[in-house]
Amino acid sequence: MTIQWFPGHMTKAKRTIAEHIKTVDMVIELRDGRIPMSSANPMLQEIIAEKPRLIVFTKRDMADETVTKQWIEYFEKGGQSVIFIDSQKDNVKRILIDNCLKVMDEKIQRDLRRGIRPRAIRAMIVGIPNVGKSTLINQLAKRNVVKVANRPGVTQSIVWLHIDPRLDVMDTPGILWPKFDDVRVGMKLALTAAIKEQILPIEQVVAFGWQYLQNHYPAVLIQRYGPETVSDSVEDFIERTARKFGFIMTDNEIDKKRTMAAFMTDLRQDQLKSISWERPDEYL
Ligand SMILES: Nc1nc2c(ncn2[C@@H]2O[C@H](COP(=O)(O)OP(=O)(O)OP(=O)(O)O)[C@@H](O)[C@H]2O)c(=O)[nH]1
Ligand SMILES: [Mg+2]
Repeated sequence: MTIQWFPGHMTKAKRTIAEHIKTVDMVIELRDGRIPMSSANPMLQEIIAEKPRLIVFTKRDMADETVTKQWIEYFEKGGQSVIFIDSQKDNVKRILIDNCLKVMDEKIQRDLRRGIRPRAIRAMIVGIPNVGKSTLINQLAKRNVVKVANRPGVTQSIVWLHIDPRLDVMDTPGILWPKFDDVRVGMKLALTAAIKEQILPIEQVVAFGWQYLQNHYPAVLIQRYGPETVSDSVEDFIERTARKFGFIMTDNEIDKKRTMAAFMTDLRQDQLKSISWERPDEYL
């Protein structure tokens, strides 16, 4: 198994974020709520250094509610500010303003004691591909937003979105490359469409995905593929699924490639709802 590390992309992403980090008060780190650990970037801490951070887990609607509750407990025990949201339905503007104010409260109070009137918090949104950075920014920017380009002295002029008198958000999110030297992390990134599926061998991703569903969500498999596809092995599952859906080649052999591709598409296009691909007990 080759280990993907994308040094070129990572260096560029790191440089861009590092360049802009000085101009913000805090970082809003987006992660995929279905894979709260695997969608993190281990280098972020190093890049943002001392900046306060709010971790926002997106796609709450696609995750398993029970597991999400366990994750909230897990992070709160660690003293980390986290929120789980559905960017398409929640009032993300209110939620983000409230939580950014909470994260910055100490500084705001300190400023007030010194007689400094608080200005809008400046935040930068960062996250790996496909976590919902653009969706969130669009939701935030929906109404009453004045785009103002300013902050000279950096290579690119930055556009700030005035979300509210209390919050400004940089309109270019920082894209972090996912890092995975753990093969399982790569699998989860492939299953949730954070990385191209071709990056890892499809047989392995399908086997991982099926085994995980078999262990944690057998009912979901049955509901989607039918009781006749219940199997003890992924090979058997592919065989039964291919026959059920008619993915057969001329010589009556199953079309394994097509079946695996269909399974991957189901997962990546979120046909299977309410699934969390990792759990806190893996990280205790
Ligand atoms: N169900 C659901 N879908 C979401 C949510 N947030 C984002 N999405 C979807 O996730 C996909 C990726 O969202 P984007 O906003 O394009 O993600 P991004 O981080 O900007 O991705 P890149 O620009 O590729 O780095 C889109 O299909 C969104 O509609 C959410 O909270 N719930
Ligand atoms: Mg985007």
